[in-house]
Amino acid sequence: MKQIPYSFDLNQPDFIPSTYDNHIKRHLSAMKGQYLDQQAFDAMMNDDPLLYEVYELQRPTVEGELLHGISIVHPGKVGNEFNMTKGHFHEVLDTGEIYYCLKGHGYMVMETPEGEWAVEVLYPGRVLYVLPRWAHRSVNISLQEDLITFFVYPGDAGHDYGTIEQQGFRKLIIDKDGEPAIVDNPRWGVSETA
Ligand code: PAN
Ligand code: ZN
Repeated sequence: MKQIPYSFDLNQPDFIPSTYDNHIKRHLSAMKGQYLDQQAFDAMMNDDPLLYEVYELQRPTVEGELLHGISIVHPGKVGNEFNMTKGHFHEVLDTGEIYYCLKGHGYMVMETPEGEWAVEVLYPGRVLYVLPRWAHRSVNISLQEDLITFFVYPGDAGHDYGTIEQQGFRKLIIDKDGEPAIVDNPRWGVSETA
């Protein structure tokens, strides 16, 4: 881990950081219970495709530090739902996060424990502020291009994946006649993984 100030490049076309510490790959098998179409999910599990990747610069997970890196959601669908990240609340719920979109076309799906929800559009040059308390999931709404975002959030934030794994998000993003549509998740609150 670097002990002096540093800089790095995010170059087109892939925007992979010129220096990084962790490369995380998430396959379909990491998303059990999150996609609505269970049959489509099971059929694709033979190949267990790579859905998204994260490149992280490692920093101490303490207050005052900023964790940062790149998230790449590959194009595709499971049933008629677009590829997406697991999504999470931060363990320290009152933690915000900044996303800056570098490439592609996406939606950030967000919700609070109190039942509010929001969807913001991501496209190159677009900055998104995820407020403290809001769970967030990035969805790639292009079937051709990667969705690539730069993120930065406080070092002590932590991740709570369990809540979303158990209840899902209130809204799903589906391909409806070639257009992305925001629909209610009929299984919201129903545990698939318990
Ligand atoms: C991002 C996400 C990244 C991958 O760094 O961690 O996009 O998504 P999941 O963590 O939901 O798998 C972030 O929001 N960090 O807090
Ligand atoms: Zn986050």
